[in-house]
Amino acid sequence: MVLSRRTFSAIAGSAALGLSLSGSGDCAAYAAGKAPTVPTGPAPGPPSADRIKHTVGFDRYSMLIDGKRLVLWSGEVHPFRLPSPSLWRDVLQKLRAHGYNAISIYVSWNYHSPAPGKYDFTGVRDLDLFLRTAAETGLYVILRPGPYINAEVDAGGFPGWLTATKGTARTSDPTYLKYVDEWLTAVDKIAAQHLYTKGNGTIVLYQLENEYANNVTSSLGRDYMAHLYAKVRADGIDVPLFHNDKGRKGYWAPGTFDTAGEKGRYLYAFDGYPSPFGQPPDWGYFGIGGTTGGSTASPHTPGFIGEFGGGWFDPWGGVEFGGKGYAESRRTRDAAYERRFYLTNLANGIKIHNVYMTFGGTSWGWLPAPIVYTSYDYGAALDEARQPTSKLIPMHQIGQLLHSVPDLAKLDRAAGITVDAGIKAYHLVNPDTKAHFYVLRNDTSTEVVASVPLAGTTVPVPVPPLEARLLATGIALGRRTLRYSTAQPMLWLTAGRQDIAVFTGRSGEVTRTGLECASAPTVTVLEGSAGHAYANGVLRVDARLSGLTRVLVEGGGISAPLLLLLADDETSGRLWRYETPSGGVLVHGPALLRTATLSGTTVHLTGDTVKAADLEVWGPRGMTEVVWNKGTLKTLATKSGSLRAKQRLPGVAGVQLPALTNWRRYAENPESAPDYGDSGWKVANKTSSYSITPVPPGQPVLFADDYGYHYGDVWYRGHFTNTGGADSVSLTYHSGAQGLLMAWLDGKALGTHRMPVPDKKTVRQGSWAATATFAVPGKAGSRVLSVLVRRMQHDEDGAAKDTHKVARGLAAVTFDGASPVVTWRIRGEVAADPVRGPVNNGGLYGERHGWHLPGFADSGWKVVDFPRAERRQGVVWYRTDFRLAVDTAVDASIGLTLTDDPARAYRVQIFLNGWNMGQYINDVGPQHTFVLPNGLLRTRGLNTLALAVLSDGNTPAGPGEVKLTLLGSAAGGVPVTTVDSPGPTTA
Ligand code: IPT
Repeated sequence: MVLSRRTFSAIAGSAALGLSLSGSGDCAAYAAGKAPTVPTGPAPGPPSADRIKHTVGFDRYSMLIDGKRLVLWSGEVHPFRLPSPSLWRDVLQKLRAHGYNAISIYVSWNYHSPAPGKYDFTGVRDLDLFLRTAAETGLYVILRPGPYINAEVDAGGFPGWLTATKGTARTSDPTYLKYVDEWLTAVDKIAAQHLYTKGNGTIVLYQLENEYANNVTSSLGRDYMAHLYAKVRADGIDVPLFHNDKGRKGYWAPGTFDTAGEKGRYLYAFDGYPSPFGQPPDWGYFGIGGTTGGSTASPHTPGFIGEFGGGWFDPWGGVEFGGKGYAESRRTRDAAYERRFYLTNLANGIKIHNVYMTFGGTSWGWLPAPIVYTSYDYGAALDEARQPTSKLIPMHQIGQLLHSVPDLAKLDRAAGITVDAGIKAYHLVNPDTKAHFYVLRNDTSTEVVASVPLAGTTVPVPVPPLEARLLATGIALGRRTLRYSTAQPMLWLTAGRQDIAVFTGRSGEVTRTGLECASAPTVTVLEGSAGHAYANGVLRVDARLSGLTRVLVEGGGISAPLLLLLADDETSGRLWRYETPSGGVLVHGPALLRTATLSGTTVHLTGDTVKAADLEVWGPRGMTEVVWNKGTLKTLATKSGSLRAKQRLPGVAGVQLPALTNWRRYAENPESAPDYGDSGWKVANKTSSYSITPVPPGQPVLFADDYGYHYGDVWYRGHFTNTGGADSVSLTYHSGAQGLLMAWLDGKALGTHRMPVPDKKTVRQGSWAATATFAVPGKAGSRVLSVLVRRMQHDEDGAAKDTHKVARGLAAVTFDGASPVVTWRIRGEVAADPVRGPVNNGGLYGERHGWHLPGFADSGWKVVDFPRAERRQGVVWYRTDFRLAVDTAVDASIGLTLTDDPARAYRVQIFLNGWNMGQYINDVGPQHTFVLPNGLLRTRGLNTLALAVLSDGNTPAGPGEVKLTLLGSAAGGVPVTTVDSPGPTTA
């Protein structure tokens, strides 16, 4: 049987389990090494939950959506790192506007599961709402629910409770698989409601596990992966599945484990985080640079990078970036890095490209793995405060190009070309359309003006130092054909009777563009300056890039005019293309275009301005009125064929932020007092543990997880009778990086021990165990040793060695010179807050009693002024209220900034309206500003801040200065719904 293209896609996208495509049709063709026959055609339009069944397949070139080729241009975003559901739409619209057609998301098991059997997808954890928002925004979704995710989150996404269970995680261990199935059942139930195949959502790919490099050939691993595969299919997930290979070694490529014979429905992907200081690696489909890796391990699936570095994370102390934090991550992986590395990826045949991270967000509460601090900004293209950065511009240019020029979805290598020394050149061709593409990369620190043979003409192409560009010949620009251009094509569309084509480059660059014309056309330079000449069937246009140069080309053998727009980078970042059912719309001017809809003769636009901006719109014929953010604009028709607003759109109005005053103070840690009533606490008397940390001989298990305490601070009280002779006590504890331990004997402070600030070598050390030794002042009779351990979080388990099960909390207590029998009691967090979830709270007294919550009765607390300078070992709380009145038409992104003398040793847990916004460590840093997401933050109303300060008593402790900071603002934004922030329950 020979399957037609249609039948093949239908089968490839069908939900049937165990379906084998081998030996028939196209699949057989490419299995035998022949080229597939899917021709190059227009890319599919933006997806939505359109209630239509779609096919999601692929061949060796690209994904095939309803049989149409698609390059997935994706950005990684984590819903759990933005705990305000209405802002999801803001982030997704910003990505969609900037040319991304897909997002990739992890779902973090620990975020949704406070206890075995309990799964919560409500409120800030509403995955269904997130997926609906993605579909409404027109983005495809790559879903990555683990079960293990890594991701710099606590235990790599494993729930706290899983750390205290039997068996070995990330293997075929039956206990582990039982819990995995529980999780997958819960998450797949929602995912199955959002599959593009079913038309109920836009999920097109689904990842199994994450960078699993263990047990690749043993049944522990193979049965595990096969189990995940079968489980996900049994849960009704019918889109192609894949795994992201960590080392690009070919692990878990198709055929390496049991996929129930489903050839053609499982892909190979790999991850890459190359150094930004080296040469971009030749990884991918063409198999350059190694015989075992990349898609050479999987020749029948498209080149697929599951994660490619779009920044990097920063450990405590700012270890990665010399204390400079994420600004430095963004500087070292800037727009030029993106062009050099991502264009190289495309040149190597990568057709599914996901940048990790594109919006990093915040590891709020106890989410961060011990290796990172609260901010997960990552130096990403969209910053933690949702502000677009210059890194969005190359992504926008390339994303729009991939949409406009479908030829890029099917590329073969073409004859190598050699250009000037210092330039690495890649040459590719689309076998159907014969469009040629060139990626020129300069890895040196001097500019090269390369002489490049393009379509029979040798043209000078400037390639600045550490830069790259993509050039094309033979692509369609609407009804005309591009002969060549030294500028990078960005997009084309048909608007009204004319075609519009946009080319881009660095400001000041000299460009040359050749358009095929059967006869001499009429050329009018409408804006900027450009030279032009016609000879031998080619119109040549020369222009230096500066703002927007407009050249109108009419006639020349084709009746439809072409408006050629040459835009420098900054200008290209204010050109927005939007598809509507009536045709394409191109908007020039504002800082962001969120949506465009046409009704009758009116185009309705929504978007943002920051500065005052011109607004110009090209759209389908008959469009005569323009509405911007619900206001009708007076417009005039331009010679460019657009409608231009007569008046500029206003910029954003100023935002007033109040000073934070009227702080109220209350000191806690009654637990350190000898007579504190701990009879309700659990007795720590277990004798065995599933932790991979050995239980010290002769001691009870003191690991907090074994007693059901998984996050934040944990208290211990040890009761013993002094038998005399003890000089000192040694307390061994495990905390993760930046943990600490404080001890009191009979209410008197013994001292504080802190984990050292890591350096680049020690930061990944793992267990962060230490022993604190304190002198024990002698005294006869009953004694109480009180210990507070600030656990940071559980280790990740990136190497699949069960390291998330390294103990947390106290491990061993020994007295030097005596061996009293100690009865231990332990107290950690109360049951998870049903609204704020399991990672919001640890076990501080104030947290157990609602001191962090709005509405807590603090009128009896003492009013104090900041800065503070108190010497005290223990915990002190401060609370204040503040009121905001931000204009509803303004999207203000607001942070809380803490600063003080860096010699002062103290740390602060920050609660906004009861939500744990993260941890500030004054003498470690580097983070000083904490993003307060709107929704949690009431931008029109009353807010409560609570600060829990831990200090060791060796230095004066703050807070010093604490203030609100404006991190960015725009006129526009999305409607924001207040996130439920309940106060204390009155029992
Ligand atoms: C890769 C992980 O898959 C991802 O979860 C995240 O941890 C990322 O790294 C770093 O931010 S692991 C790879 C770098 C070895």
